[in-house]
Amino acid sequence: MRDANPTRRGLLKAGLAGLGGLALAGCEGGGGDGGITQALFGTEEALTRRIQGLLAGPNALAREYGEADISRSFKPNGSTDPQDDAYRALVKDGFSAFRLAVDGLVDRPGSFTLADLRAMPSRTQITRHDCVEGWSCIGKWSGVRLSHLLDTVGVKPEARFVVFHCADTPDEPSFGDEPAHFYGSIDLASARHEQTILAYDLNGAALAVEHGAPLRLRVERQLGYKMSKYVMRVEVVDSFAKIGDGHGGYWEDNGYNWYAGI
Ligand SMILES: Nc1nc2c(c(=O)[nH]1)N[C@H]1C(S)=C(S)[C@@H](COP(=O)(O)O)O[C@H]1N2
Ligand SMILES: [Mo]
Repeated sequence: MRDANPTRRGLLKAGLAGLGGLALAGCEGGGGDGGITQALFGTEEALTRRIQGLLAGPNALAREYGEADISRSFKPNGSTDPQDDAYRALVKDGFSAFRLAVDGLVDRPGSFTLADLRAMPSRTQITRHDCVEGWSCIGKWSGVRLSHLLDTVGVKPEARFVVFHCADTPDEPSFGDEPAHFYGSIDLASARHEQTILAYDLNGAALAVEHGAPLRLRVERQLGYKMSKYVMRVEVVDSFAKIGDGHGGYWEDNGYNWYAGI
């Protein structure tokens, strides 16, 4: 049932219509370059920008900024304090029991501690996060390159997408009547992009719970709602038709586009 949540859907529509302009400490709320994506959202010009992005090719990098551009505070959004029992237990012991599962269409399914992940090749990037609700923030993210993780487990030839299963259950169910964990997905080209990382640090410090501790996706050429927080399991698939409501993610099951390139 895609219309199960009229309130949330109303809010989403308001967001898509470009309402925003929130005055946020340290973040762009509509003016300046930070607001362009939101201001144009859904217009022909936005489409042009997206087509330009496509023409730039799958490997083009998102713009990176300097230390001086980092927002004074980074707005948390969506789930910011998951109450799920399993997640609370992880928070309580400082994520020492955390294991990232990587499985699905892979040769060697794996389970990785945070220390394992921190020992892998990392990338640090200062980028702008654009949320469709009408705000942007610039932050410095560090994490393991998803391509490295995929190479570690070995992706099977029939694989097409990478699904991120998350620890949080958003307030309102996205499909059916059962509350369900948040999830998201991207294609393999996006997963292997140089700037696509599973981030464990924001601005040089371990991720706070509100930003998706201990691990969240950064897929810098897409919109904020694609950047799954609280990632517990990475599943490689050839189709997401049977996951959730079949649209490839929590927000997608609620009407957002699966491809959110900017
Ligand atoms: N697991 C999970 N990931 C999520 C969300 C969420 O509610 N749950 N919200 C998304 C949205 S809409 C945005 S804008 C960003 C917000 O990231 P932030 O809290 O670090 O700003 O996370 C995205 N990833
Ligand atoms: Mo968002």
